[in-house]
Amino acid sequence: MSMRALTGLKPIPPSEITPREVFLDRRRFLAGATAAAAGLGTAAPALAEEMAMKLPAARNAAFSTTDAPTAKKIITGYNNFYEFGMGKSDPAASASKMSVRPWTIEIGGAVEKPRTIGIEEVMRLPLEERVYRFRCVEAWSMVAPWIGVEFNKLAALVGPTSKAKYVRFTSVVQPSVMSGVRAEVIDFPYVEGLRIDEAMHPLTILAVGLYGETLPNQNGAPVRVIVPWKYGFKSAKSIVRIDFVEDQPRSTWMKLQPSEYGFYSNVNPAVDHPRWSQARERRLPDFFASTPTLPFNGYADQVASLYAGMDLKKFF
Ligand SMILES: Nc1nc2c(c(=O)[nH]1)N[C@H]1C(S)=C(S)[C@@H](COP(=O)(O)O)O[C@H]1N2
Ligand SMILES: [Mo]
Repeated sequence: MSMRALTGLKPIPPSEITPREVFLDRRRFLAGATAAAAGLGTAAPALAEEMAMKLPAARNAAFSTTDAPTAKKIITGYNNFYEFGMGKSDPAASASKMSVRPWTIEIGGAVEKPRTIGIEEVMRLPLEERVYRFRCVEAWSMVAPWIGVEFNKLAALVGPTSKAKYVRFTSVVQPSVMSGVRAEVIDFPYVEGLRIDEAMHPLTILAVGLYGETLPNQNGAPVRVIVPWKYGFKSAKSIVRIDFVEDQPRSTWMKLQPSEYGFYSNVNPAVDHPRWSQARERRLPDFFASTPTLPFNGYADQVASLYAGMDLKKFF
């Protein structure tokens, strides 16, 4: 299948999103109710997503944009999660089948204390709410109130050594519930990478929640990366492995199409993607791309210094 077929998807007008998502929500609810009635108990996968748990966390205003948050229905109904298919509504329709408990992250590579950490322990780290701008390379954008912990707090638990120049993130693979994995178009597991200083930057978080609740599966439950000054694909979902490494990781998108997706992928209105202009963005639920895109997605004051002296047209 060509890359165009893969990612050249037409945006869905927002007028079509809402009714469909309401429909999907009702269908999920019914699936859960049926499973419960059949006495399948909490082990029934269809129930997992109904059981979103409250996750209160104080907002860190200093790290939050004052842009209006995008409606929850849109953030949880218009997704990219290719393991579940390539359509924007595929993840909301089928990610509830993903098993998110028990869940552990293997942390290894160039660290003093390699270890496995359970999701419960991650959730006991100091969580806070961060309202971040989030922009996909396909030119849609949103504003999401994530709940998470700075990645550097997790890194402190394992102690990266001087050989740790990059961090590689690996997403989960559950072929029996992931039609996109079974299709074998993309080589899964999904892999992403950051330079160590990017990963350790206080803006980089591991998100475990959204809108005051645990993370919905379609947004990368139970834990995903969020790097707000980079295109959305750098923010790997449903993480099961983190490696501190000496060499620059080759990400899933770099392997698939190196001319289109570079390692850095900083949001940059001056460097267009071959298929999507990056000058403006379609702030969901807007229909037109009328919002100007800002360098580093508006986080230039905090992160531009990380790239001092680098030609960002070359290192796109
Ligand atoms: N494992 C995994 N992580 C992923 C993706 C994916 O397909 N698989 N898509 C990426 C892309 S392209 C984007 S834009 C964001 C979308 O995040 P959202 O659905 O929470 O908005 O997730 C990123 N992380
Ligand atoms: Mo994306």
